[in-house]
Amino acid sequence: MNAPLRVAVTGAAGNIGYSLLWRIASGNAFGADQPVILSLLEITPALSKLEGVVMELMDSAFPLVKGIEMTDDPEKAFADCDAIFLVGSRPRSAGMDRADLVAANGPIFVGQGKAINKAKKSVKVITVGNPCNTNCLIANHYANEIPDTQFTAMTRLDQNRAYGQLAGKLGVAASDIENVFIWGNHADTMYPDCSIATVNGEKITDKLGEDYLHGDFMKTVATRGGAIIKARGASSAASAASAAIDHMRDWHLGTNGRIVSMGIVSKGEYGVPAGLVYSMPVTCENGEWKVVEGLEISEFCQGKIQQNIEALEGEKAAVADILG
Ligand code: NAX
Repeated sequence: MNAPLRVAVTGAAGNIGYSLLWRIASGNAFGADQPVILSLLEITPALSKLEGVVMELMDSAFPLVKGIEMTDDPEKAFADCDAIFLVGSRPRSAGMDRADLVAANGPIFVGQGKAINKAKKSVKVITVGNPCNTNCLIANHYANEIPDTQFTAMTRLDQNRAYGQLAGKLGVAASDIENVFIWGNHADTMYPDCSIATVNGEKITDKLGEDYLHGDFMKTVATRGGAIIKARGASSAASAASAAIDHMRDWHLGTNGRIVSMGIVSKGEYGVPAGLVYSMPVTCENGEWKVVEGLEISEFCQGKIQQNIEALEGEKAAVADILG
C-alpha cells in the first residue's frame, strides 16, 4: 500500500464537510488503494460539533483512514499536507450581495493562505468557500512559498449541473456526454460552453440549438444554486461535495484526455488577465492540470469571457485592501 496522503478539510463540521469527508475516506478522491490521514479545521466554537463528526467517522471504520486530527489552528491543520479542501466560510444569507460575501469571507483566506506555506510544495488546493475564485486568489497571494499552479477554485458543480441538464434534455446518461466546460467565475455570469461537447460522439450543437443553449440551459445552470435553496431550504451540500471530489480525483488521477473545468491562476490564456483565478477548460495528467489552448471562440463566448473578467476584476478591486 502507498504511504498515506495528508488531506486537510476546513469547515469540516459544516454541511458540505458532512458529505465530503465520507467520500474522501471511501477512496473516491485519491483512489481505492490510497490511505489518507484526515486533518480537520474548524473555528473554535464549532470544535464540539466537529468532535461529533469525528466520532461518526471513527464509527464508519474506513480501511483507508490511517488517522483523524482536529484543530482550530490553520498552521497545524495544513502542516505537511498533500491536499487541502478550503470549504470553511460563511454561505450567503438572505439580503447579502456578492460584495458583502467578499468582505465577510475574504479575511479568512489571508490567515489560511499564510498557513498553507506549511504544506508540501506540491499541495493541491481546491477552494470551495464562496466567492471561491476570489478567495482562492487571496489564499494564493499569501501562500507565497507555494507555486500558483497548486491553487484552484471549484467550478465543477456548475459543470456537473450543465451535464445534468443536458442529460435530461437529451434523454441520455451524463456519462454519454463529454467536454462541456465552464468559463469564468463561480457566479451567475459563468458560461457553460457546449461548442466542442459531444453526446455519444455526436456534436451537441447539432442536436440542440442556440435558443436553448444560450437560453433556458444557461439560465438554469446559472441559477441552480438559488433554486436548490428555495426547494430544500438549504444550499447545495451533497452535490457540492461530489463536485469537489470529482475536481480533486481528476487532478490527482488524471482525466484521460477528457476536458474538465477548474478555476486556475491565469497566465493570460484566452485574454484573461494574468493573476485572476478564472475557470478554464483543462485536462489533467500526472497530477498536473493543463489549459486546453487554441479553442475557437465565438463572438458570444468572447462576450461571456469578457463579462466574467469584469466581474472578477470587480471582486479583486473589492478586496484590494486585503491584498495589501
Ligand atoms: P456551513 O455553514 O454548513 O459550514 C461552513 C463551516 O465552515 C462551518 O462549520 C463553520 O464553522 C466553518 N468555518 C467558518 N469560518 C471558518 C474558518 N475561518 N476556518 C475554518 N472553518 C470555518 O456551509 P456549507 O454549506 O458547508 O458551505 C461552505 C461554503 O461552500 C460556503 O462558503 C458556500 O457558499 C460554499 N459553496 C460553494 C460552492 C461552489 O460551487 N464553489 C457550492 C456550494 C456552496 O454554496
